[in-house]
Amino acid sequence: MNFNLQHTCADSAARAGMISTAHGDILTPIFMPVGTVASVKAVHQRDLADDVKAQIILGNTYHLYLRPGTEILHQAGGLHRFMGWERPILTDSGGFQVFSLAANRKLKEEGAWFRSHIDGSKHLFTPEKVVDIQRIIGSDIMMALDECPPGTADYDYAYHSLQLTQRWLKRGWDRFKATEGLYGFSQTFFPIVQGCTYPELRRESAKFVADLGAEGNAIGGLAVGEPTEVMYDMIEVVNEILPADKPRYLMGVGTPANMLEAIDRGVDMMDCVMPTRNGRNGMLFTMNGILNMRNLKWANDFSPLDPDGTSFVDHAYSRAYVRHLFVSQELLALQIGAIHNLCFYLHLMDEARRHIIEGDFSQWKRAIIPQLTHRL
Ligand code: PRF
Repeated sequence: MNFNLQHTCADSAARAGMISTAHGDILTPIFMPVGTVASVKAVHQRDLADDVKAQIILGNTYHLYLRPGTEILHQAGGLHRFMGWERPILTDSGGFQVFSLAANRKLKEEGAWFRSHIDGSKHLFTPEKVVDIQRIIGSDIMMALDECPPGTADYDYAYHSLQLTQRWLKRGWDRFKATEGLYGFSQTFFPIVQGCTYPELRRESAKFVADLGAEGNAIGGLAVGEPTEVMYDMIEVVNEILPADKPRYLMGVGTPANMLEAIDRGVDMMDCVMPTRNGRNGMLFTMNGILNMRNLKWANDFSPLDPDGTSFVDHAYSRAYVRHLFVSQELLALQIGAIHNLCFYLHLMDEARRHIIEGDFSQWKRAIIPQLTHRL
C-alpha cells in the first residue's frame, strides 16, 4: 500500500490524498460502506461500484469467521472473489464486534474468548489468529485486535485496557511481519490507537502506534458514548502525533457533521453503518437536511426524492412513491434508502476533497453543517 499526500488545507489539518492498493486507488478523504457479512446490506455490488462509486468497502473478521468461515473463503480464493467485488476491502479485526455482539465474552492475556451470537459455540480470538483469518479473507487492509472500552470507562480501566491492547498490537504486528498473503497480492496492517477520553493515554497510544511504522494508522475507541466535543478533542490530540505522511482511519464515525469535523482535524478514512442502517429505516441525508420518508407530508409530494442527489434513485422516484414503499414495508424501500444515503456520503467526501484542494474547506464546512443537520 502507498499513500500520496496531495494537498493540505491552509487553515485546518484537512488533507487530500490517494491510497494505492493492489485492488485499485482510493481518493481521500474517503467514506467506506460497511459490508459486514460480505454484503453491503440491500445494495447490489453493481450499484455499489457504478452508482454509489464506493472506492473501498469494509468487511468484518468476526462475522466472516463465524459464517461462511475461513474454509469456504479460502476455497473461494478470498473475499474479493467470493463476493464479486474487485475494489479494495478493509476488514475490522473482530475485537469491537466481540464486545458488541458475542455472548459470554472474556478478555484474557492470550486473547478474547466469546460465544458466537449465531449458535453459541465457543471461540478464542488471539492477536495472531485474527491476522491469520484476515490473511485468508484477503483484505487489502487488515486491522489489529484491540479492546474498545465504553466512552465512560474510568482511568484505571482505560489504563489497563490500553496496556493489553498494546501487548496485543505487538503480537499482531509480529505475526503480520512473519506471514504473507495467500493470493499473490500484498496486504497491509493498521494498528489502532485507544486510550478512551484521557489525553495522556491517547498520546501514549499514538506514540506506540506511530513507532511501529505501519503504512496507515487507525483511531478507535471513539463515538462510544463520550460527548462529541470530547471525541473531537481526542482526534486532535492523536493526530498531532500520528505521522502526517500515513493515512489516518477514524473507526465507526459517523454523522455527516462528525465526518467533516474529523476531516478538519486530519482524518482521511471513515466507516459507519449509519447511512445504510438509517437509510433502511427511512432516514435520508441530503445537502439540504434530513428527510424522514415515513412522514405524511411526503404523501402527495411528486417532486424528485432529492433534486440535488447524485444517485439515479434521487431522480427516478418521487418522495410520494418512496414514502409509499416505506409505509408499505416494501423491500425496494430498503434498497432505495441505502443507495441514496451511500451516494450522499460518498458525494460529501468528494465535495470535502474538492474544497480542500480549492483551499476553502473550513469556510465551506462551517456553512454546510447547519444545513446538513436541518430536519426537512
Ligand atoms: N476498534 C475496532 N473497531 C471499531 C472500533 C474500535 O475502537 C470502533 C469505535 N468507534 C468502531 N469499530 N477494532
